[in-house]
Amino acid sequence: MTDFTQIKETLVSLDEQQLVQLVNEALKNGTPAADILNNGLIAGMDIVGEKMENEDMFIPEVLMAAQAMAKGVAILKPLLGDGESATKGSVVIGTVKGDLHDIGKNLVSMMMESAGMEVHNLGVDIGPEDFVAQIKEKNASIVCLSALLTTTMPMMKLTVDAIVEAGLRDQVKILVGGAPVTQAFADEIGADGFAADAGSASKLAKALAA
Ligand code: B1M
Repeated sequence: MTDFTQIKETLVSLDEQQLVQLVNEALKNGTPAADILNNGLIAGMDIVGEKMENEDMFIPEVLMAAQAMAKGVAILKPLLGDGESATKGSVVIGTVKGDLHDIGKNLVSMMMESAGMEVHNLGVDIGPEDFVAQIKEKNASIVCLSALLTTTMPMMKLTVDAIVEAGLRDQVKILVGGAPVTQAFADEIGADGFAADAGSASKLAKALAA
C-alpha cells in the first residue's frame, strides 16, 4: 500500500531525489500511475499552493517544488496513456499571455498525446496573435488555452476574439482550463468547452475531434 502522505511531504520539503525514489517504489509496489499523480504529486502541489498563499513558501521554493514534480511526472508519463489508437485532429495548446504556469498545461498535453492526438505544445506566455498563427500553421482543429491566474483569465477572452477576427472560428474548437477557470467562464467568453483536469480535457478533445 503506497503512503501518499510521504510523497506529498517529500514534494513540500523539496527533496527531489527522494521524490523520484518514492515514485519508483510506488510503481514497483503496483500503485497505478494515475493514483501516484493525483493523490501524491498533484495533492502535494496543492499543499505547496496553500503554503505559498500563507507566505510559508516563496517563489524560489515553489519553483523547486515544480521542478521536483516535473521529474516525478516524467517517470509516470509513459504509463499514463489510455492505450487507445491514434485520434484524428491536431491540437494546439498553450498558457495564455502573462501567465507562466505550465505544469497543468503540460499534463493536459501529455494526456492528449497519450490518447494518440497530434499535440503542438506552444509553451507559456502565448499571445492571441501567436495562437492564431499556430492554428493556421498546424491546421489545428482544437485549441486549448490554460490560465492559472485570475488576472490572466481575460487574456482567454482576447484570444477567443482574435481567433474569431482571424476567421478561424469555424475551423477550431476552443477548450479552456486551469484552476480558476469554470464552465460558466467558458460559456461567457464563447469557448466550446471547459475541462477541470487533464483526463477530462483529453476525453473532451477526443470527443470533439471525432
Ligand atoms: Co503561481 N500562483 N504564481 N507559481 N502557483 C498559483 C496559481 C496561486 C493559486 C498560488 C496561491 O496564491 N495560492 C496564485 C494565483 C492566485 C490567483 O490568481 N487567484 C499564484 C500566484 C499569485 C503566482 C504569482 C503572481 C506569484 C508572484 O509572483 N507573486 C506568480 C505569477 C507568475 C506568472 O505566471 N506571471 C506565480 C509564479 C509561480 C511559479 C513560477 C513559482 C510556479 C509555476 C512553475 C511552473 O508552472 N513551471 C507557481 C506554482 C507552481 C503555483 C501553484 C503552487 C501550483 C500550480 C500547479 O502547477 N498545480 C499554484 C497553487 C495551486 O494551484 N494550488 C499557484 C498543479 C497542476 C497539476 O494543476 O495547473 O491547476 P493545474 O492544472 C490542472 C487543471 O487546472 C487542468 O488540468 C491540470 C491537470 O489536472 N488544466 C487544464 C490546466 N490547464 C488546462 C488547460 C485545459 C484544460 C485543463 O485546456 C483545455
